[in-house]
Amino acid sequence: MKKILIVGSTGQIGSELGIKLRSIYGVDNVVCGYYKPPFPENFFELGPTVEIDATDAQQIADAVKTHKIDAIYNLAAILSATAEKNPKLGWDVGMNSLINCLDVAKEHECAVFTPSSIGAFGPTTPKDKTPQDTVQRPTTIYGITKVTGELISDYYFRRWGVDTRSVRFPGIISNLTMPGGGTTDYAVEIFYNAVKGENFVCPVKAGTYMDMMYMPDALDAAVQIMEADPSKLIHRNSFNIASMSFDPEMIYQAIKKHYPDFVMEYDVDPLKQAIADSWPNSLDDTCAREEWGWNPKYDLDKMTADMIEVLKHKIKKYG
Ligand code: AKB
Repeated sequence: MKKILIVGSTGQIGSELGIKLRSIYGVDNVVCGYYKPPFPENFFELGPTVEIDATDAQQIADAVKTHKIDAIYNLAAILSATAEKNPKLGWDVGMNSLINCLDVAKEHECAVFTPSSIGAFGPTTPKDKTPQDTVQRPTTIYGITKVTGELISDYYFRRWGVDTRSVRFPGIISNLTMPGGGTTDYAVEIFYNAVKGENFVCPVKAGTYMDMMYMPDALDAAVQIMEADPSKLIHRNSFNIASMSFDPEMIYQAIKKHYPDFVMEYDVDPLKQAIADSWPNSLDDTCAREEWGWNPKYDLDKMTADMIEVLKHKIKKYG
């Protein structure tokens, strides 16, 4: 059975990926690396954990040796809007954690998954149905770390055979752990306001299209790419994946079908708007479909219904 280390397991993706991987590979075979509080409820009771500062290679190496790890999911990153306010931090966390994971993986023969993002594209990239292989000249520090991450991961594969694989995540919509500091966060926050009966103030303007994805599909992508038959992979770092693209008006209308009195207003955040404007409207995910069978399950309406159902219970229980 695979032994997996998740670096950055307490964030938006990590907190759900840990649950998913433990359900597939067994609780004791998935070690959740944590750095700083807050931790999800019962974090230390749910399975093996290890404290790891991802910018310290020795700590990653120690965890890999101690737990006999053979696959690392490296989720340490500072999201786009926060990174733009502190570019050095964005670079240090994004790149040092990746280089450390790659070096440890090279030495201990581990596979490595590191998410890339729609942020790896920039204003000169074709905007609609962005191809798999195309111009990548991002203008954000987050995007620069993501493109560099894709290139260095391919380099470690070509040069030393490290089994690196990755997908370009869109904005991820989830209901367990809030995202923090991303440009696409509004598409999560809007649901909490709707379910609580509060108005929502949207930080990006109508007509701003971005690719988005419901967490269950994002988790499937992270598992499937790592399980894919390597002989079928023409690409590695990183695959376009897509399931829905919408602008604020479309998600607002989808939520209004459930809450007809819900009100959304706009107060545009210039930083988030500029970042969103530099990203694609929608990605072409043909290569992921062809090379490893990517096939998402949720569209906007199906996700909206599920998000609302889950949040109704969560908000009733925890407020
Ligand atoms: C962000 O908005 O920074 C992230 C992303 C799209 O990578 N959610």
